[in-house]
Amino acid sequence: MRHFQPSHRLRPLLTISVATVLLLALLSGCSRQPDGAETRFNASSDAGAAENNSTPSGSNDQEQSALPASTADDFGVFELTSIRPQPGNKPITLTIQQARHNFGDGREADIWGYNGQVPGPPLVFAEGDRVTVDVNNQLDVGTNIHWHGLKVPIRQDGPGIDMQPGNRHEYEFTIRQTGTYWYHSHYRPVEEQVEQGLYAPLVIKTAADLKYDRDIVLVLDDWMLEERQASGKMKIDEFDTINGKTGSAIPALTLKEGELVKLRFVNASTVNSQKLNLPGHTFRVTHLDGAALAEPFESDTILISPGERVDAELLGSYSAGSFELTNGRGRGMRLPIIYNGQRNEVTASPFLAPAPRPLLTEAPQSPDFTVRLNSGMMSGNLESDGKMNQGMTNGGAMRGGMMNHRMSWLINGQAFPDTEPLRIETGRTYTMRIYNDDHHMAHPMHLHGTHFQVLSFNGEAPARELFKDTVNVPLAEYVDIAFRFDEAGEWMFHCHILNHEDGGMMTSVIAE
Ligand SMILES: [Cu+2]
Repeated sequence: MRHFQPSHRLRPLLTISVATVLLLALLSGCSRQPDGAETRFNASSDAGAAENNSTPSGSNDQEQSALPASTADDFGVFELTSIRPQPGNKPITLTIQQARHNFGDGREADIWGYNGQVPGPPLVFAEGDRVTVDVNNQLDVGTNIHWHGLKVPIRQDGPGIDMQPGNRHEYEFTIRQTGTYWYHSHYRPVEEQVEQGLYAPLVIKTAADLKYDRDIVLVLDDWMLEERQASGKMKIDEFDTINGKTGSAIPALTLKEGELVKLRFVNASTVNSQKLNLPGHTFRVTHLDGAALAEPFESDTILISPGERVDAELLGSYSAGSFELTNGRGRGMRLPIIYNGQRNEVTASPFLAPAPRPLLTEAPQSPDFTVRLNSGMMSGNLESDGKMNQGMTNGGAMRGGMMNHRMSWLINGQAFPDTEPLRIETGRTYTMRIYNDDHHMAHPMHLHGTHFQVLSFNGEAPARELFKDTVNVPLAEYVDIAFRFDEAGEWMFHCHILNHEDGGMMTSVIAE
């Protein structure tokens, strides 16, 4: 059933999907040369940054910068340890451009990247920052940026913005949260844009975060490159990445016994969930989707669906030896942990769990809204407007293939933009039951502009208070959530398996 769970991203620039052809046809005549890609920030660090940054310094020249030191060559290292953001005005410039990217282990491809990098530069803020982001689109297709998980005014949220080739756009918002987030394209077809590399981490650090010995972002992804060989055959190369690097190109994390590390996982894959573990260690999970947990918990694994984030503490538990954090798939997602001595004292966790803050204390008998997720074979004319107009739920279906038949992904029997929006008032709490009636797979559902509370998984209360912006709805189960918007606007609600979103599994919450 590969067509229902495309195991990995189709990222060949050599192979062009039907959607891309249509998009390119629409945009032909607007082409623009990418300018190559040497934009860098603070290109002062070296590849040893992961080894020698273990002592946070009280002051440094990055204090005013929202961007960590990095160079294109050492981009596997997303170390935030020494960044001490102060609230203030943060002007950022991003150029969206095509560039050549080196994944390591002999793999290279043309990507689309923020500042020509994949992932794009980590943006690091403090709560209260007034952020302006001047974005310059140097691609030859339209794009935009969505600030995933951030509570921003609706006009800054992204999906409604259309930056045509050569255009600039200035985003402006105030940071009102803390935690681990990310930014990515929300320009349809979104799958295409994110798979080409238009994603990056965004972190809002707290005073407590500064007390970890190390603070590291790990952006997870998977790639599929196609290459035509001399024989004419296509060679398919699938591999997994951390921070845009694979296999031996992923820099090792050197640790001491007693050191406490904060790991911020971001799953940027458009398709795949990850289950990571590190033999000989247990993680302590402190945040999910940027939201601090009232009850942190211990876990041997990090489970993360597309779009989700997990923050976990890792305590250095050995004074010598080496270990590997992996997803067990043998495709290059492996972070070596190398022990090198002992810290004088064990670092205590600086994490301060917030008081419980429930929107509701139990799942509703009859929710305000019921949403049913499903898939079906749609027929229609692809060339008219890219959306199908007839549905056949759970037909035996093939994705792609014939021009006038393809999978559609449905909410209450409709594909976006024909889905019915959920209409609400600001300042009031609503409940929604999300049924996964699909016959094929789980769907990680993302609501823009707020954290919602998960009230039940299939009627069972979650093990602890749970605020999320993306929740995985398992096959043939349901999830109850409570949500409230304080800000008016039309907020998108969609599956974060992005070909499902592009195929119609999206609606909106209209808050008035
Ligand atoms: Cu889905």
